[in-house]
Amino acid sequence: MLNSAKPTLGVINAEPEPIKLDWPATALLIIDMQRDFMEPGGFGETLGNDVSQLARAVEPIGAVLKAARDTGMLVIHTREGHLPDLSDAPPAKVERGAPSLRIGDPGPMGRILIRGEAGHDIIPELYPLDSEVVIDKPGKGAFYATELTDVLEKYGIENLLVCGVTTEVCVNTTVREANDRGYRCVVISDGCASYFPEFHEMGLKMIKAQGGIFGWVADSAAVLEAMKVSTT
Ligand code: C5J
Repeated sequence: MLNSAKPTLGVINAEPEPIKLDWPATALLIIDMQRDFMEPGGFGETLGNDVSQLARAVEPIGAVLKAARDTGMLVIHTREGHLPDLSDAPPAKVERGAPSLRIGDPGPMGRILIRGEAGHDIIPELYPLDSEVVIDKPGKGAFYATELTDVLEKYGIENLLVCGVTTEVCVNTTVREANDRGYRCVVISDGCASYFPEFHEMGLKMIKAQGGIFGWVADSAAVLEAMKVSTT
């Protein structure tokens, strides 16, 4: 039976202006919700960050993820990390700064930011289903050196609901890459977080300024409302 009750269009009450999306051409893109960024002992903490700052994004992402799963929306998770031999990790990235542990060093959750290690995995609360797409990326942007473009083309995706961590680094980089490739990005404000709250705020402002120079910004309640899913 055709599911004629299923809405195919939705309007998200976003900034700088509402945006109408065709749901079948829309994917949820969850950036780097990995233990290495979210938990003590991972990459984020080695850089001197307070990882507890990121926890606030988990619940809003979980709510939108549930709605996406309920409505059959394509869900894509990304993970930042490197091959065990570090052949995809530029020395300029590995050698930078003075972290307590460098990329590839052994840490409490395995080798820092290395594919296959416990710290590289996605946090249990948002763990991908087998049916969902997982993109492993060596850089900050999810398009650089990945198969993301092929996946989006295969599924006819034109719009991205983007969330994850961190707002000003991998989320912003990915949104900028996506914008240049012609995708409409709606960034879920409370579904993103930064180790630096002021960077989170500015990161969102940069996206929606100048008439939405990189995209749109809406909170999870507005996204859920547009998806016709109860927020309570
Ligand atoms: C960082 C990321 N911050 N996922 N990565 O190094 O934002």
